[in-house]
Amino acid sequence: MAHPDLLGSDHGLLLDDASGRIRYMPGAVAAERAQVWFAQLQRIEWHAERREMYGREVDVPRLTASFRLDDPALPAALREAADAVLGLTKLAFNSAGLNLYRDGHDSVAPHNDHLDELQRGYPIALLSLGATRRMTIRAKQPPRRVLNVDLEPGSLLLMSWRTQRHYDHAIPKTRTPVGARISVAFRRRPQGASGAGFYGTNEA
Ligand SMILES: O=C(O)CCC(=O)C(=O)O
Repeated sequence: MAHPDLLGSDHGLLLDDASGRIRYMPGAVAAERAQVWFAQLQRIEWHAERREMYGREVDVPRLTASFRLDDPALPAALREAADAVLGLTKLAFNSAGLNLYRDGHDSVAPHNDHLDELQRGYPIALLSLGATRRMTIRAKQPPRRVLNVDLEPGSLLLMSWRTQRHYDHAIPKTRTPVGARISVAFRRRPQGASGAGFYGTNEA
């Protein structure tokens, strides 16, 4: 196993205090494996969503897909990725939310996960595939500490449950030419949580 002490050590810790814990693990998955998953997941059925914002319907600037991990029709690449993340974290996630950022115009606005749609105490594990994109993590309270993390293919970012209370995270648009990226967000949903209505009000 690449990181047997993944959750127990201070390896890759970007934040570890009363506001939560954030851990970045570049190379959690070998580059060739990440590339194969990326190629396979590009071919799943992706959804273009529209969302109401400030009284107008707008395109969500990325494509999305979501799966329960017990879905018998789970794409093979996602099954393998879920098993790898389980091996690394020893955490029994039960859902995967996928984002496909086609290029630098695609983004996700600052938001936090709704805590009632996450099993208390479970982190979110974000697996990155494809192009590297920067994530900005910003504290909600002054002095509004900011963490910028360049999420490389094959990396895993773990954000603890508590961080969702204290920080927003975003993938900003970029003018730098950049290829496609897929993120897979593994979460543990509480029983009965739909996974819909997932974002804060500023999401697009
Ligand atoms: O693409 C990412 O890494 C972030 C995705 C995200 O913030 C989300 O799915 O809530």
